[in-house]
Amino acid sequence: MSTAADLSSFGLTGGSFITVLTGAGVSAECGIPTFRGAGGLWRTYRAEDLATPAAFSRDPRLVWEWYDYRRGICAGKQPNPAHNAITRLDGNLSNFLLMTQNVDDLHGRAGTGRLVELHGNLFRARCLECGAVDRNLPVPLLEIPPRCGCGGMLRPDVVWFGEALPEEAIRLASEASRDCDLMVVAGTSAVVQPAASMPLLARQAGAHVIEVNPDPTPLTPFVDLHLEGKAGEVMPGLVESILELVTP
Ligand code: BV8
Ligand code: ZN
Repeated sequence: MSTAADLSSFGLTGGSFITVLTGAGVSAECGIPTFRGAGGLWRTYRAEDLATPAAFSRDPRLVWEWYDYRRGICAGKQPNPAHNAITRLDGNLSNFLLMTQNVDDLHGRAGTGRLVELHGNLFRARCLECGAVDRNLPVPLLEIPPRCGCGGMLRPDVVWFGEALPEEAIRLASEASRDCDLMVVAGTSAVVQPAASMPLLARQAGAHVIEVNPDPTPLTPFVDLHLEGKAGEVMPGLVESILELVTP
């Protein structure tokens, strides 16, 4: 487990800007399958078959069935100690930002306020006709594919492969990556772009990078500290060590 001593060389102070980047691994201990791990969501389906605009225009029903299946899995879950530790960091730092690749809404439900959802959110849908965003679709859906009040078809409000991330999300995440003093990267295989470039942006701008993951990733050779372990077990201690260093 990490201790404040491990981090003491990072020169963290009360004014330090700390960012966190998370991926599906931080929700794994909630029982939500990751994408690429054993039994992962992609095991049953291939990303290319479902999480793309072409898949949706080809078969909106199939794509919505997959998303409704995932909404059902996530709706019943509670934030785990990793989500709650990140919320604790958010609540005790003057400069903080969480960027998540996750679409399961668990960081929001854990109460993290300074949050950028890079890839959207499973519990939001957007109308293809009028652009309205619906946050109140029932779980499970009553009709597939669901319709907007205007009659238009709704799509999941997530970023599919081949789609650009929301400009505001990219801007906030890139700025924070360049400006931060420390980035904690937890639960991501660090392969999906452009999210996977954020820790490298931070490193190039002089930040320290800590990775929390039971396994090594393509990012591991570039981090200051790789804490090998599950996010739910490592993050609470790491957050306490950080707060010990930055709280006068
Ligand atoms: C774009 C939302 C351009 C939908 C997702 C090079 C080659 C080929 C393709 C590309 C390339 N460069 C860029 C691309 C395109 C592509 C991409 O990156 N592909 C990858 C596969 C190579 N990127 C895109 O298409 C992006 N858009 O580039 O647009 C553009 C620009 C302008 C105009 C038009 C277009 C869009 C990417 C977003 C895709 N959407 N999700 C949905 O969820 O259905 S991505 C999806 O993967 C999820 O968001 C997920 O979060 C994300 C990343 O996966 P991870 O979160 O890392 O999860 P994974 O299972 O992979 O890993 C889990 C990790 O946790 C593991 O390391 C494991 O060890 C660890 N773990 C397990 N248990 C625990 C744990 N860690 C801690 N604790 C535990 N208990
Ligand atoms: Zn509409």
